[in-house]
Amino acid sequence: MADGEHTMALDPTATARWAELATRIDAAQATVAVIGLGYVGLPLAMAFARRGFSVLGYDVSEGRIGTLAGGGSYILDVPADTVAAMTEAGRFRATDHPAALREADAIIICVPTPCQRNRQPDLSFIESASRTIAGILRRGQLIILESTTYPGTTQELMVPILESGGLQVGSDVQVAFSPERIDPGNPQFGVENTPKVVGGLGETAGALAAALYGAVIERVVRVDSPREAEMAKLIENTFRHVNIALANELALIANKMGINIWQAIDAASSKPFGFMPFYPGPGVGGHCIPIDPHYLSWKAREMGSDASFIELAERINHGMPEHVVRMVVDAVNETGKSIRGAQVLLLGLAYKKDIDDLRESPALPIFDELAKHGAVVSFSDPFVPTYRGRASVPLTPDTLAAADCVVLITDHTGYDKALILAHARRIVDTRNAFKTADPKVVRL
Ligand code: SAJ
Repeated sequence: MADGEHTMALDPTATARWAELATRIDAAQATVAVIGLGYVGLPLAMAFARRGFSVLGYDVSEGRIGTLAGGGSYILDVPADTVAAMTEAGRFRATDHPAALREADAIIICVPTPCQRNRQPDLSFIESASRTIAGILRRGQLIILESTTYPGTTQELMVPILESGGLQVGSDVQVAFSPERIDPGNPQFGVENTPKVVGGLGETAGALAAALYGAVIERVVRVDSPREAEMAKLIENTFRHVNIALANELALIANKMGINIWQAIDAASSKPFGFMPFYPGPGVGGHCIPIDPHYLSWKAREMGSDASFIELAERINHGMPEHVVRMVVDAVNETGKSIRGAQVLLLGLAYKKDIDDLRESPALPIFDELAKHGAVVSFSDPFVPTYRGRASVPLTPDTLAAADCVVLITDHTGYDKALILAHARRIVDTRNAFKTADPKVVRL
């Protein structure tokens, strides 16, 4: 099936049931359920509701359901009045009752896939969602997994749970995988204009899932099976992870050579083909980039493959917070003080600029490590009002001058760089936010 086509090319042997579902999808009359109403599920639910589908949002959090039922929103990219309008129009309903899922023609799973403390993949949320569905599953339903996971999860983990009640995947119900590509806070790309990869377990499943997403998303990219779709997502994020690790290693090398790595990377970016810039940083945060490659390397090892390149990238990125701590200790020492008792002000706790997300943020191990060295650590982040009971410090000439060292970890757009440069005594800049030769600025 060519990319972008939304008409159904159903397998000719498909039963009337699937042809009928295809017709209802094409007419936007199918009922779509989304399990997991977080930063992936809620925007997706709203996209289907806006397109005219009847959408059932399911989440285990009563708090979330309560907020949504009251026409509110807890996701930055989903305005409350969109939730209210879709609810008013009778196109969206939030529930935490699994029985309601029985009425859905299509159920899309958007639950977290974190890593456990020992960095093993944690598929407990997928398992639990699959069991919830198995409890209400009926003939004629299309089940799609979106959560980022290692190749094989759909077929090896989800399908057996779905079939545990006696229904057959591929005939009674259809199954597909389609990775989420939501980029929170991205002003340019949202659900509708980010191409969607779809891999069905069989042609009918693939065609139905492609038609469903094709009703709301401009471009659908079909692959042969869930495995290629699961792998595509891991390739996307592992690509970023290893290239960020390369930028970090180049920064450490450049540092020793007295080279301005930022300038060198920008100069390399002038090459109009065959290059894509990545930049060094204090480490890699978020719930995608540090986690997804780990799912791939874990599965590769399980299958007896070598994933040393991916693991090396993890080690390099994982080691950046420690490198930043060493830079701070050195910067404070150069003022003739010891890190013990020194006042250190961190600028930015969020894992990337202009968002409030702390997940896997490198700022957190930097905070802890400096405190372990005896520093008196405070932070200022306009997106993070409190952290572990401590309040974000307002940036004023006094609070800046009071710090023995200011560490720019997250380059939030709103920081007043001139104020910081004027009043901070020493700055460790991990993002090249202060493009200045001022000797008080030490750059990664
Ligand atoms: N980072 C660097 N150097 C870089 C780029 C990023 O150190 O050159 C750091 C960031 O500071 C952050 C971490 O890596 O701590 C991850 O940054 P990211 O820009 O990859 O942002 P994420 O984690 O929000 O990644 C998401 C991903 N989206 C999905 O998985 C659907 C990723 O695939 C997107 O490419 C990325 O957003 C994006 O481009 O914004």
